[in-house]
Amino acid sequence: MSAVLATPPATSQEQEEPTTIDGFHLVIDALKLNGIDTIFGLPGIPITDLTRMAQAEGIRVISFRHEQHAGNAAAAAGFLTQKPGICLTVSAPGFLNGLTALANATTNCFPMILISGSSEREIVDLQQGDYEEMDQLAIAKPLCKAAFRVLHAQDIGVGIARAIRAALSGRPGGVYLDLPAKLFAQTMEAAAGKKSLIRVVDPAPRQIPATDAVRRALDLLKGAKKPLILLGKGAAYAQADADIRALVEQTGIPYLPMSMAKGLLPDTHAQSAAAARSYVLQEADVVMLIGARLNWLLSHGKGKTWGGPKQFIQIDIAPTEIDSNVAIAAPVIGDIGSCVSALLAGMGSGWAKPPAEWTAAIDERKDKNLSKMAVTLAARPSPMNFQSALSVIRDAVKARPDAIVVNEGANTLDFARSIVDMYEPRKRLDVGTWGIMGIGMGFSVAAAVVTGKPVIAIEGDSAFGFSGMEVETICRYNLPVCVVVFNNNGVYRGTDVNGSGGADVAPTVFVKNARYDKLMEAFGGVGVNATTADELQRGLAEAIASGRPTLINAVIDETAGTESGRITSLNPSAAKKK
Ligand code: FYN
Ligand code: ADP
Repeated sequence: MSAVLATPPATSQEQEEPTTIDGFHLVIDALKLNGIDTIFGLPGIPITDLTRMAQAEGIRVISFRHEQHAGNAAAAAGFLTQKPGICLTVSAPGFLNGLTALANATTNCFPMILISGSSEREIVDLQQGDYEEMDQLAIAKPLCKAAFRVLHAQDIGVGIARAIRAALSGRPGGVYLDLPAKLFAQTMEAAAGKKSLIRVVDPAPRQIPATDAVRRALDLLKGAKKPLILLGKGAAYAQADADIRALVEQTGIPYLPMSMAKGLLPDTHAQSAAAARSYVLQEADVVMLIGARLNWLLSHGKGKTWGGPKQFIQIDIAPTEIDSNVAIAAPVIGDIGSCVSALLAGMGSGWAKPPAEWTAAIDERKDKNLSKMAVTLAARPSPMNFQSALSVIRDAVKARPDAIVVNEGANTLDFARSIVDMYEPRKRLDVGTWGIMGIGMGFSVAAAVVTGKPVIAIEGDSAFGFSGMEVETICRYNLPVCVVVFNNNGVYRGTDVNGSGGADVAPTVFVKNARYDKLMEAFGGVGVNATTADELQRGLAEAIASGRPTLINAVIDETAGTESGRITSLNPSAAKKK
């Protein structure tokens, strides 16, 4: 058990066997008891001592410059480890800063717990104007899976157990835990305190799919002429990598990875249909979704993206996801590991591979797109464009397939998704379900901290701005993160003009020829200004070899880039034109 506060000053014998334990240490012990070894947060009233004591008790405390990034780090850690990432913040403003990350984690189905200190209930509820007064629990509730408040030291064990279970069980997501300031100083008898803690047993119980649901799905798949498997980030989260690969390979069905499912099977796999995306979505007759929702990223399963009629099989842990957009002919409800192994077992021997006309037609489209892509990637324009800069990163990831790629932006995201091949599961972290900007440095810190692997953050210059100050955090913890800022002088591109002819630059334009590399140098990291693919290649190779925090300012043609990348159609003016 960790050290406890005892008053009055104890004799040396009493220090060895403390008689009381306070709220701070109950929180720490409850987290440790449940295998939580890292906290991402930002100290301040009333949780500063909690961060110090947690560190003293052997928990790694990663301190950020803004709570949103600590929250994003917790969410990414949750996705990568299947343990809830912990974000610790101060009350009201700190809590609010953490909320975007909490809501994003919930949207992405990443398990995390936002723990915030809060003002005293008595004052908050009478609205008497406490320091940082806010009814945080009420505000958090609609933005997460579950929200709890602990008022008494003896309930800390239950509060943390409930938070862990809520974050991990069923569809994973964000949980809020409200800890009022007074709780931390409460004390209780040490032995009773220890007994009050709960070690959560089996926090994400397996959910075995029904046999008839598995059979229904297999029958549908068997009858398909043009089957397709669609892998989503739920499949990556599930850590059922070997079985998923076996299912794809034993069925012989072409598959399409959603962005964070890239690498579940190597992108170079013969059955990957990524380079024939539009074609397979339109043509497939039976589509099996594994841990992917039919949301906007998949055009809601209908419309011209999806072409002719098709039937869906959906494997998901959340039964209410089924039929959310279109009818699902064969739902298979359970955890992906159990579902996929049940499908494998049910297939038996002698499974017929899909018709050769289907796979050959896909290969033909793929080859065309891949050859076109090869030509684009070989070009070395000056200044660099997105493709030439990304071809360098593509080669670096090929050489270090264990490196983690973090990716955000508009064009920088869209080009990187199709150009940078991934080879291993859970190596790509990006803007996810919301298409959110600002995840870059938080996700990078988490990836480096929980895996110890090199991280390459591929950042649009606008996207980088949301979390740029965290380069100090990266330097402070000396993390092996190489940030590559795709600098084309603005949001989307740098060439917009002020429609009024006035002196202000256009809303999408930044300071021209900015040197983002200097930001990293300011904190003792390595800054590189890369104006050519060769300079970028050298900078990246050195960063990966040395493991030193590095920021490469990749100078990109300011005319390159389209408005909103590949999702221009979502702009209201584009919708008006339709
Ligand atoms: C893909 N493609 C390739 C390859 N991979 N060609 C050659 N080689 C390789 N390796 C082809 C693929 O077949 C598509 O062509 C095209 O490249 C694009 O593929 P992508 O990127 O997979 O698909 P697409 O259509 O862009 O996907 C739709 C989407 C995606 C909605 C899933 O755009 C997405 O994830 N968007 C997120 C956007 C976002 O969140 N932005 C942040 C906010 S930006 P065709 O088959 O010919 O179509 C704010 O402004
Ligand atoms: P993508 O954006 O990659 O398409 P989504 O986030 O839309 O992926 O979908 C992930 C889906 O995976 C969610 O519907 C979620 O319920 C599901 N999911 C997450 N973890 C598991 C799991 N362990 N077993 C089954 N389904 C899961």
